Amino acid sequence: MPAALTLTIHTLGMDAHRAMADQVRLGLTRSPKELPCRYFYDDRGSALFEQITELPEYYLTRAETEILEARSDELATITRPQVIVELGAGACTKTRLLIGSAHRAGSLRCFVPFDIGEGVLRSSVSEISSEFRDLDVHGIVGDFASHLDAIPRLGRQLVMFLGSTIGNFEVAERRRFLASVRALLSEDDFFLLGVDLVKDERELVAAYADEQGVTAEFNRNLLNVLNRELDADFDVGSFEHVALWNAAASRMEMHLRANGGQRVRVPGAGLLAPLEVSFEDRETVRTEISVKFTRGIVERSFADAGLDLRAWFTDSGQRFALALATAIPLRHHALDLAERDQLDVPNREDLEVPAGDHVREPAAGDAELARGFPKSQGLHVDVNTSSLH
Ligand code: AVJ
Repeated sequence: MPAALTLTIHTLGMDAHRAMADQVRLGLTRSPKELPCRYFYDDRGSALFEQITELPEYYLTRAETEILEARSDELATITRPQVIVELGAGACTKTRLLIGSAHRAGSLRCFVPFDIGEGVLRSSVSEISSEFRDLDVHGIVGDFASHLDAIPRLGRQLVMFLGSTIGNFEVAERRRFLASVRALLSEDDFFLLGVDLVKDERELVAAYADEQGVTAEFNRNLLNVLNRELDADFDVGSFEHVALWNAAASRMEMHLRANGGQRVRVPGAGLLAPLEVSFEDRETVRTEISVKFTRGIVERSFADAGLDLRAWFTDSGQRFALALATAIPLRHHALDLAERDQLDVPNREDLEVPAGDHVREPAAGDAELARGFPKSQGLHVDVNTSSLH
């Protein structure tokens, strides 16, 4: 069977630039200031991120790779995918392990990488298709917030979202994202999510404030991007990298702190006149959140979106986890997420317990939600396949 190579492009065109201008204007006029982390990844930012993944302090990539190296055959056996869909595919380095296992197991026919970056996606598509010659590769350039419904269902699928990218989402964004993943899944499909775990604060902070200062460069590069894309005049050297652990929200945060008062013009983000922003001495702008999870948080986020945690794999250092889920079949009277919002049923995420707390008493609203998404019947086995459990 000849392999097909398709590249579907959902270009945001002018809208992407408009969206950036709007998000930057909103973020810089808010107090405290914030900037969207998605704009880190221009060519230099992507190269710096690649460098970060090799830093001694940044354990995330190595820990996730360790799990995939140890478990991809097992994952392929459990999920038997005909199609692997990878959200935020990037360079597909880790995915290759799973593609290899599913390919050897004989089930895999098609790989669908989905990414916002057209350049990186084009090179992944051609690399994967030259490595696995009989595989159909259908790349999609899009934004997970708006184009997940462009993903065709070409067979029994394994949808993956690796690298703890989900940690960049605020609680509401995460709910929306997981609900749209749920909508992609048929009964025999699986979802595999990579999450970084709550751990010792020093280890977390070190991972985001490395000795060599690569993360600091990565962080400051966001200002270079704004200078170039929105004609801003940030004095990049006057901002210092800050990495801190926010225990209440169970997340790492990166900020940039103004060294001395600053007045910045951002013409491309203005509406009628160029946007003018001032920073007090030592004022910070938050540039990234990176949520750290527990199994309990993952389980509850999944349940809220109609997903059922089926297996949990961790690395030998218990630093990172891969969570495998299936869709909970919706009963005809089930509340969907939109209806639930209208009915003002408490959202479990708002009841989320602080970091490190794995158990929680049932809260008001849980019974309601449990009725909304009944546990799947029959084959449900909650296997904890972690070798250390
Ligand atoms: C690619 C979003 C998972 O949050 O750890 C690395 C990005 N930021 N160092 C992360 C990042 C600072 C990374 N993610």
